[in-house]
Amino acid sequence: MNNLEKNLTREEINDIQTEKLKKIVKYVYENVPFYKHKFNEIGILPEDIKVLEDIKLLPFTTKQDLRDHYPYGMFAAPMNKIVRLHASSGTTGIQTIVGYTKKDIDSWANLIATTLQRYGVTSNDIVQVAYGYGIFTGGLGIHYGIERLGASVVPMSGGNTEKQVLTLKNFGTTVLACTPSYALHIYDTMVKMGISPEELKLRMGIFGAEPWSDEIRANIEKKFKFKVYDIYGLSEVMGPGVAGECSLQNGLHINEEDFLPEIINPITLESNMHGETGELVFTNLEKEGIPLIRYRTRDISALSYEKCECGCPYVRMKRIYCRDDDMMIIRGVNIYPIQIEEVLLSFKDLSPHYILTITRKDNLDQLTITVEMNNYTEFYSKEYLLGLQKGINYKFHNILQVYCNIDLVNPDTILKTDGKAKRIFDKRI
Ligand code: DLL
Repeated sequence: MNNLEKNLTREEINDIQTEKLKKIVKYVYENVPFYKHKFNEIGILPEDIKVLEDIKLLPFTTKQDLRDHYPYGMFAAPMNKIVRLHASSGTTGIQTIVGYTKKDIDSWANLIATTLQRYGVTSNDIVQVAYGYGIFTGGLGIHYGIERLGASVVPMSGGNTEKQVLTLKNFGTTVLACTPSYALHIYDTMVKMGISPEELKLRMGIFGAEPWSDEIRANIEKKFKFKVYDIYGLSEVMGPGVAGECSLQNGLHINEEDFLPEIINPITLESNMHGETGELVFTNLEKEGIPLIRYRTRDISALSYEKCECGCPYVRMKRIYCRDDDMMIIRGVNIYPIQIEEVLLSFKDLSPHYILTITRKDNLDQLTITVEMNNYTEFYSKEYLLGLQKGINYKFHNILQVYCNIDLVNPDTILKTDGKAKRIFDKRI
């Protein structure tokens, strides 16, 4: 298995990364015309990369670059070496396609297995994968890591929620892997079916693929009565397994022998912002199929090089607060869905299911927050509901300086998905 036991020092990790960086830069220069052209344009040759800091000499890669070279223009390996294709789950614009060689698939399984070990998953566990199988990297990506670890995988994929619940119960599933929003839907379905968490053997959740607040995590942990760990990744860079928490739940360890992280200021593009919050950027150090140099994720996080008590030497990234393209600008104020989630979950009557609709009336932006209540609205008096709406709005105004329309709706009103939740509906355009 990869690295948990190795206890590398920071210097050793830097040395490994430097050697790998030199190799990968040469590899993309020789095999990807896009990079050769970009490097030539700025007058950089692979031999100019001598130390890790030299990464700053290299150009960034963006999602648009992948789109401009759709479908296979950014691949470094020939198609006869590509054994699997996946795509980003992006809901806007052209999908981006990524390809994996046999070696890539093998390293991916190792990465997931190591990440699962950090959570404390063992070969005795039964892991139900309710991430979608298919072109999305979640299902298949995690699947092979579970097998590599020697645990039992239950390849459910997303959907068919009642069957998910019965499988949790009948198979004695000990670990559930899916998006946090789907986990909540599974829980609601379980309650409707009259099954309580005590009847299950579940001891852990491995959730990710979408931004989720600490409040949602606490809510899920309380409901299921198990520990929930965060897993991060993106298809362009690999898929799940780029980073994952350890048992301390205090940041996600980035698998640094495969991915070289940076935090940049998304406006000035200045790098080296240790400890500061900014945009995560990754360089692939091992990939053969489609290695990317300084890929701008648009995910907002921060890096901590402080030693983690769990003993894993890899740098930690803060849980993703948001994607910068999820930011809503309402009457000039920048608002992230997670800020709204945090406020909503501080009210005991509200569930974690909500959507945000932005409209424009008389040239003024209006934000409507539609949130499901934990009980049917008929259950409450009109005065109570009005007071609740006022209370929510007051809290929002304190934090965000804008007033919103609060629409309190019955349970089961908002459409749930079995993958990533779609929460923002911008009707201004
Ligand atoms: O979502 C890969 C994945 C699958 C990760 C299963 C974890 C579990 P994409 O579909 O390409 O890949 O979407 C990547 O999802 O840039 C983030 O914005 C978001 N994301 C992924 N993991 C997390 C997480 C997969 N743990 C995009 N927390 C990324 C917050 C996440 N956001």
